[in-house]
Amino acid sequence: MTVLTISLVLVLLLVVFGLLFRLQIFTSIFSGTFTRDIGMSNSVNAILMLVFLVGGGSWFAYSFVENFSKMNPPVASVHGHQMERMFWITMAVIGVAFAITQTLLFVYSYKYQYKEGRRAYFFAHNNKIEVIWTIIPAIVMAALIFAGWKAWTRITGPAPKDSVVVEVMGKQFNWLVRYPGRDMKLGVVNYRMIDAVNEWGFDLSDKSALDDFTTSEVHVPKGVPVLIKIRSRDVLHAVYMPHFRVQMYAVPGMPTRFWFTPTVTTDEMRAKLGNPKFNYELACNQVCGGSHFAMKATVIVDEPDDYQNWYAAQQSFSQKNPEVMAALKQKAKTMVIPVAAATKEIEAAPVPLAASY
Ligand SMILES: [Cu+2]
Repeated sequence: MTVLTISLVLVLLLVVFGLLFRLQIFTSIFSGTFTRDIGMSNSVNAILMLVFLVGGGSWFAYSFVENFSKMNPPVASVHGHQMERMFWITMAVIGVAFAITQTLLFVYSYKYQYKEGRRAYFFAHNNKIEVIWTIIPAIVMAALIFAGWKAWTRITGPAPKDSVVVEVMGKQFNWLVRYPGRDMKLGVVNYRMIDAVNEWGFDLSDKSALDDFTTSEVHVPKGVPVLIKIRSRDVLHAVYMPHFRVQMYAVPGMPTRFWFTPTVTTDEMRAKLGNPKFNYELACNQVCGGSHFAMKATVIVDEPDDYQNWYAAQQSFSQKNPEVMAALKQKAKTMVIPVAAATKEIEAAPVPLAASY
């Protein structure tokens, strides 16, 4: 309490001194004895403005060039090129506007520094200038937004009918990946069935779920549209595949999607970059908890034939985990599960490259 009282007294004393000081300035202004001491500080600040403009601008230019390849990985999808074009047009327009306005800001701060006897020119209003600096940015912004809206509508529109379907589910802290299997239909998953083995919560009483298979890597064929269906099991995540210029939120309780067509296989990209260890990545781009930084999966772009072979060689979740099936049977003795019939049908089916939906 004593400390609080002393602090309060000190603060109040400071306020009183401040007010007295201001009062003294006011009285000197009104009595006509007030003189402002400008000194060196004004011109020093004016020069620092120029130093900041040149120094800051050079540092920005250097770091931009130095990190350009890290910020801008090579494009490996069809829509990625359209997106790049849009991005760089927008960057050029706002970059030029930014450079002009910032240069003027700092140069004028220098040029119009305090000078004895100089008075500011009073400029109230000019309709012509108002119209020019309203209409031109409005037209430019409208054009950019319209072009962006058109591109975005095209990119996020419905996936082509012959798309390959992959579903990814974000969870703290990795991506679960599953494919629809030979029937090309993703089976039902139910969060109530999730456990240590059945991470997806496959409901194996659904015929379409029987041939679904899970993988740790995402495989996609080159030149074929790929539809990524996206879920989250816990918190907000985001599917981010920088080389394909793909980003979409993974939202708990609200499936999202994104489709794209890869154009460069992993092998081709390795050769192009001269890096035999290169891999495309599917990273999480939404801070989702302690190990967010490590939440990523590898994406392999195969030639269509290789993709088909890989697809055909995969074992379904139900085949790999017979105990899940057995437990389900045990749980629902009364439930009729047409396992045998379904498995036969699946084996007889060809391995189409594309999904039927
Ligand atoms: Cu995440």
